[in-house]
Amino acid sequence: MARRDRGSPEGRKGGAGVKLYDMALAPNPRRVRIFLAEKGIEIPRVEIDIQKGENLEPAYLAVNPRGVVPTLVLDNGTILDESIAICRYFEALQPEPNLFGRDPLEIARVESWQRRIEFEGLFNIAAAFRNSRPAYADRAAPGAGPPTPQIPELAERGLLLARSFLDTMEQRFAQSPFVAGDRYTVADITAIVCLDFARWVGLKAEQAHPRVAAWQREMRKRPSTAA
Ligand SMILES: N[C@@H](CCC(=O)N[C@@H](CS)C(=O)NCC(=O)O)C(=O)O
Repeated sequence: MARRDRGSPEGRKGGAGVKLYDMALAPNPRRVRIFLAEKGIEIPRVEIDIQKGENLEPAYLAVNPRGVVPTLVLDNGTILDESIAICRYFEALQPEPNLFGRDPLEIARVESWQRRIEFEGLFNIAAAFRNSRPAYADRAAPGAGPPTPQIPELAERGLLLARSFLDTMEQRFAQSPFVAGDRYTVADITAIVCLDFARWVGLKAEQAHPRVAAWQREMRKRPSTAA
């Protein structure tokens, strides 16, 4: 499969309008889609099929040498290829509705949960998923890095830690109606994407985690969750 050296995304020129490289089924691009839906922002999208390896084809590596999605291409050709960086960019361009926190404490709380959900949730679920699915043989790490063999023990460990993450969220929803406090923020976006992704490795909240399940039902009432 064609691979290229990783390179800096900054300052790549020649784009023709803002565009989001996306994949409907993948968790990280979904975070950006939900965020944009909450802001009421629409931008053209290009679907990249990761399972078929389209993200590693020369055409996509010319857009983003890292070979990951989402990638936002700006008018001047600059690319942004981290979900939360893309969200922060749009938050700065269009501050309302606020999704990253309004006061110092709320901003810190959103950031803290955001990071915990990524490190304790998404990372472990991804490890369980990518180290166990035949489609990702030799692609246990995402993107255009060196071939990475699957390690079944990492799938097992990922599952164990992801289960523990569900317990953490169950405790959190005993204290707070939303992830970072009393209102919806980007931390809820990362959490709903993460908890839906957990289903891919067989972890469902319905029985042992009733508060998580109730919060998920609330999230599904928001039209953005379908994005
Ligand atoms: N930290 C990045 C992660 C991006 C990422 O890993 N995206 C996955 C899809 S969810 C991907 O591009 N995978 C490419 C692959 O599987 O080769 C972000 O938050 O945007």
